[in-house]
Amino acid sequence: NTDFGINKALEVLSIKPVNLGTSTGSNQFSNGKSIESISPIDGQLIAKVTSTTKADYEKVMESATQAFWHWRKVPAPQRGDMVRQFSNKLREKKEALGKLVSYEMGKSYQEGLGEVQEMIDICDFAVGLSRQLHGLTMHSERPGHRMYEQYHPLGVVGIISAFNFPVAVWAWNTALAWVCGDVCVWKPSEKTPLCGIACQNIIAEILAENQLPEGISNLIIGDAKVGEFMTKDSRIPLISATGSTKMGKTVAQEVAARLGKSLLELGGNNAIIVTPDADIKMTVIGAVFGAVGTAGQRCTSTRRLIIHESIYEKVVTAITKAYQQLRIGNPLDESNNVGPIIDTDAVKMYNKALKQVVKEGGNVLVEGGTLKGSGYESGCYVKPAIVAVEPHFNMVKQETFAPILYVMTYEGTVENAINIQNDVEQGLSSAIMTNNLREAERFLSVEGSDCGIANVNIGTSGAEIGGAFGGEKETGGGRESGSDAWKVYMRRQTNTINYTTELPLAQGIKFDL
Ligand code: UN1
Repeated sequence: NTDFGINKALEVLSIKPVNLGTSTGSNQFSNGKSIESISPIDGQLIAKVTSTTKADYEKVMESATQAFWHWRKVPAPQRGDMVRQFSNKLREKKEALGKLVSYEMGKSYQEGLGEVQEMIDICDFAVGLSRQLHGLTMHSERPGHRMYEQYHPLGVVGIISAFNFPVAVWAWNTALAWVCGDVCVWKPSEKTPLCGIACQNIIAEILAENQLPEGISNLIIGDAKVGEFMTKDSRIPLISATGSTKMGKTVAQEVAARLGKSLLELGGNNAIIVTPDADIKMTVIGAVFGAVGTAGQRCTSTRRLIIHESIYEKVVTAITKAYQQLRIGNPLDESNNVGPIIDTDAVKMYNKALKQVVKEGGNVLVEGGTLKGSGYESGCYVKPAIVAVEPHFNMVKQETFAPILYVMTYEGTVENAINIQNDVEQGLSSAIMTNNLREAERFLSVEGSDCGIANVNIGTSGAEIGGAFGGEKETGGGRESGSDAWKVYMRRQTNTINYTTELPLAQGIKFDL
């Protein structure tokens, strides 16, 4: 079977490879412009979908708003039960959805499955959370008064997600938002619309089975212009956006102009510091998976290795050797390690970055380039490259969403490595490989990594859903997923109740009438 089970997967997910429309629940609209979903694996057109028009969007918002009036009153644990049913359905359709993720986006089937597993994990987290949306109680300074705070549902949450995690990032947001009593409007990347439709089909089924309004989950499709319907819409109190820093800056300004809230998860420039006390074997696994996993297209992908000069040769030799073993090809074939990147525009960006860094003085250790010939017809397969650089090069300070790993040395103590690591605009993920307690603790201290994620003896990618996920500086400052990230999806209210017959004023103010 040469289709690797794709047609079967599409059938399980109720995706017909014909014109598909924007949908709110099961409604389909069809007067927008057509977007083609093309697989980077084989360059084949999978299906055409219809972009959401402003008129469609208005219908979606009407449906979402109506659904919110209902959903906010459903007790949180019952909302959790809906999410539990959703995650059961995801378990049933894990293989099919993992396959579609792989086929439409190009990551390996294993990573596609991993992404669906992240969805299941966040649903489980959300189900527990649905009984733990706790506020605090405080002691009032006034006699006979009680003070507490509570969290209420926020409203319609807008989700803008990227192609690289076409289903998991939506789930991180929507599973939490749903238990918090919100309804969601999702715009997936226009490069992976079918993943969006597949997810919407699954949740629509659960909502129908429970006689819940279909507007609890809504899908709109299109490019930045369609995203702008949401960012400028004051009916949407929170926009959660994942993608490039450039996109995030536009979204942040549009949302801020109407004083809405935004949750931003943007670019990273993630480094692993390798100290003289590092376990080299672990370093190689962490660095190679970090750099070439998802073909270097995770926001947590390892982009820089900052290696102590005393072990530089040894580490670089081991890593380049590992690169020689990499098999590049169809990611649905489980014997391959690296699949294609998303499209030929991304290939152009990758080649440009390599050219540029060489111009700046970079020394290519593992040659890059686009692969041609049988199996590579889509034009999206590139060779993971390694370039020896100076930390201050322009290209090294930018995020290139492709498998290019920059290696550089540091001298002296770990402080020097930390300085190099922090000296970029981005602040998502970071790691140190060391068995030296002092170095590890220094890296995690206030003088250490300035990133939202700082790891010891594991790589930069592959965060678990239980922790808050996000980063500082140009990464945008938002936190999604675990820990108390749920709080951003709710509105906080402070309540003071006076159960006496007096009305004493706060701060002891006298106001005699
Ligand atoms: C992303 O690339 O946008 O930590 C998210 C990781 C994954 C999520 C990445 N759990 O690599």
